[in-house]
Amino acid sequence: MSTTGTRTVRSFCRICTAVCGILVDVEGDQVVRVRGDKDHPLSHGYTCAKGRALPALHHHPERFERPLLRVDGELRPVSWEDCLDDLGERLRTIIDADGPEAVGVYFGSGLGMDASGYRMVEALFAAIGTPAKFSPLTIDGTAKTLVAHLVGGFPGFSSHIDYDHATFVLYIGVNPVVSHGHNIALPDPVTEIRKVRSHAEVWVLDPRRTETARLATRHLAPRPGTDYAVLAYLARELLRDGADREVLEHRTIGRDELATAVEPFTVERAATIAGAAEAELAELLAAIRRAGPVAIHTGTGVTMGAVNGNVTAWLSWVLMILTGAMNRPGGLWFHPGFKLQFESFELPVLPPDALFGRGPRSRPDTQSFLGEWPCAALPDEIRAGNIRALLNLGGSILASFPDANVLEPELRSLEVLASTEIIPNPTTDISTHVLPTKDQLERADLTIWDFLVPRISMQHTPPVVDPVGDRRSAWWVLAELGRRLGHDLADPGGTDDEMLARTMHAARCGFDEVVESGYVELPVEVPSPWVETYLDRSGGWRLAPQLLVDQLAELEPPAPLVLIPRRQARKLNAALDFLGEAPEVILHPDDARDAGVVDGQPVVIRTGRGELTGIARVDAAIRRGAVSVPHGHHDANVNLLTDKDVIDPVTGMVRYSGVPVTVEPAG
Ligand SMILES: Nc1nc2c(c(=O)[nH]1)N[C@H]1C(S)=C(S)[C@@H](COP(=O)(O)OP(=O)(O)OC[C@H]3O[C@@H](n4cnc5c(=O)[nH]c(N)nc54)[C@H](O)[C@@H]3O)O[C@H]1N2
Ligand SMILES: Nc1nc2c(c(=O)[nH]1)N[C@H]1C(S)=C(S)[C@@H](COP(=O)(O)OP(=O)(O)OC[C@H]3O[C@@H](n4cnc5c(=O)[nH]c(N)nc54)[C@H](O)[C@@H]3O)O[C@H]1N2
Ligand code: SF4
Ligand SMILES: [Mo]
Repeated sequence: MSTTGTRTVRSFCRICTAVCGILVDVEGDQVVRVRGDKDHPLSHGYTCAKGRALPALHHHPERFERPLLRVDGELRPVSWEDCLDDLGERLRTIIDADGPEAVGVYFGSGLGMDASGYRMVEALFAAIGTPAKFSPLTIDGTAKTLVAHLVGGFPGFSSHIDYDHATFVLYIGVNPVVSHGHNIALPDPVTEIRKVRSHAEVWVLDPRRTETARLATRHLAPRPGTDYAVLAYLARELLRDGADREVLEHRTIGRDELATAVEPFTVERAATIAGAAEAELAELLAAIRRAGPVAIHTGTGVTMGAVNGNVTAWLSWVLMILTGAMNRPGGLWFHPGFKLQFESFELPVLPPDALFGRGPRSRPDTQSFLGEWPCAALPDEIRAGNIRALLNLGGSILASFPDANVLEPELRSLEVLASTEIIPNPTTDISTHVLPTKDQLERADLTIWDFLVPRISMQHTPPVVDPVGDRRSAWWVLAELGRRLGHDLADPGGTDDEMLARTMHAARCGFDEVVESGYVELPVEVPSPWVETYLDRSGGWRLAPQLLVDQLAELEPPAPLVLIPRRQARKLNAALDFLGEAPEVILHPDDARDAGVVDGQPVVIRTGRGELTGIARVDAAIRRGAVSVPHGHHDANVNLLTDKDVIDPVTGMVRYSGVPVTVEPAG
């Protein structure tokens, strides 16, 4: 093929938080290829199948190019003016009648990587003044934030493994080889894990022998939702012998309370709860005692356990504290931020109840967490008439919220369901307004979640191609909607870069410097003085927050057969389904035999809430009692099985792992 007329644009991928550097080849308005950028300081030429699918996403045959408005039951193309006027007027009428609370806002993942769009969502949300904020926080995981807050005193502690100097890495319920990490990104995971294994032991706790577990030193497969028992046992034994005495004496609060809480977790008890061999647990303890600091990365296998996820996340922190890993080489470093700079002001030491507030009226069993309402509460709030309009900003609600059978009719009953999107999904199919925003190749952008990047860095990309059709910048769409509601949020004539520059106000360098070089990085300091100063003020890590001690005491054993979640390599949640991942249901040969199911056969997975049909993959690499169902399939939607009422009462996180199921052959 001739390369005449091909130009190459240096950019970075914003499908996930790994933000790999990419080179995009363009011919005219055709995006022909995405390759890894070998000179990129973070990703060194690495890309995954999802990043390389950006051209296909951009050229998707059904992509949205024009605003759509539902008229007589049908979505029809209209002008921006007409679409936004209609939307603005309906929202105004609803707000005038019922107040801003009647408008819910979902901060979906699709706008989560659009720096200027996301900033405008925040501005619009604040201007409307509704408390009804929803985001993936309560369907992905609240446990890490809760624990950073309760143990650390500050929810913004974002811990990263010091991979270069680690001696012991423990992955719990996370599969970075497929996911590139949970929130905290690990670009090029296979290379990174192989490298770390040259100087560290890598252990994995996961009911399934995952792609990551295959690269590890050891894999243990506790029963789903029982990791806490393993960690409680380790903490109990380390408190007797092996804990870092210096840290324990000078940097912790609540040693006795912790000792009391974990005392029942003898090796016998932990092994029974986790369905593990006592010898394996003893080997893990011995390996930790040999290694010193334990650096832990937990994932959705932990956070999606809801209540047990809180306890597991807590005891993970405890293990890292006891082994002296916090803010130490070879352990964890805490990201100080690039835009915000934690060392530049006095970080607050928050009281335990600081993050909670009033929850939705229809769900007295819930409260707000970090200013957000549980996604699980959405259907009840709609049914009660409290929410009449929903702004779905880059979300795939029907695939991602629990209890899809209950949720769908409620979403359909909304007077307004407005979605900013790039391609159709079942939620846009039932929307009243579809607002086509620029996809990532069409917009200038900046690193948005700087705390999740494993460097103190910032990058900028210009747009790669012009927007197709009538697509507009998300910030413009939202500012124009705001204007119709009486709020002056931005100059509609501004440029994307002007909006981005606003997000960099008071950052470590000026916006122009990032634009010029594309990538700016500062060295990581471990230990970092700002963390130590903070601990001086806070009195140290709180080892035994009462709320978590109480939750530990109330945990119950998992059901005999439970659903566990799984990411797939060629999907991003419910997006990129055109890459053709099948909804394979992985189950152990013994469970398959009991259910009368053979490999490759269609199977029905059922709960009290609903059922789905997937393809059985019978595999001894998963432990007995766990059924792994991938997330994000529209035709085999795992959220037909989940329950809006089974949540962590503290944070509202819905239980997506450990859901009791039955399995039988389809048909
Ligand atoms: N049962 C169960 N439920 C789950 C999960 C699970 O494992 N099991 N996973 C949970 C997790 S971890 C999460 S994070 C949530 C995700 O929940 P959502 O954020 O609701 O889901 P996504 O599928 O990521 O939807 C992102 C949407 O953004 C669109 N999009 C992509 N790029 C752009 C863009 O540039 N602009 C705009 N406007 N839109 C864009 C995509 O087409 C896609 O439809 O789901 C949660 N739900
Ligand atoms: N390719 C790809 N990458 C993605 C995504 C995607 O959809 N596809 N989604 C992105 C998003 S939004 C997120 S939140 C992250 C999630 O990133 P991860 O948290 O790494 O998600 P998974 O890859 O599903 O890994 C979770 C693991 O937890 C295990 N597990 C389930 N229950 C338990 C349990 O009770 N205990 C233990 N120990 N393990 C358990 C599962 O078997 C699974 O291997 O991935 C991100 N990256
Ligand atoms: S890991 Fe894949 S999806 Fe994530 S940023 Fe890199 S190329 Fe994009
Ligand atoms: Mo997520």
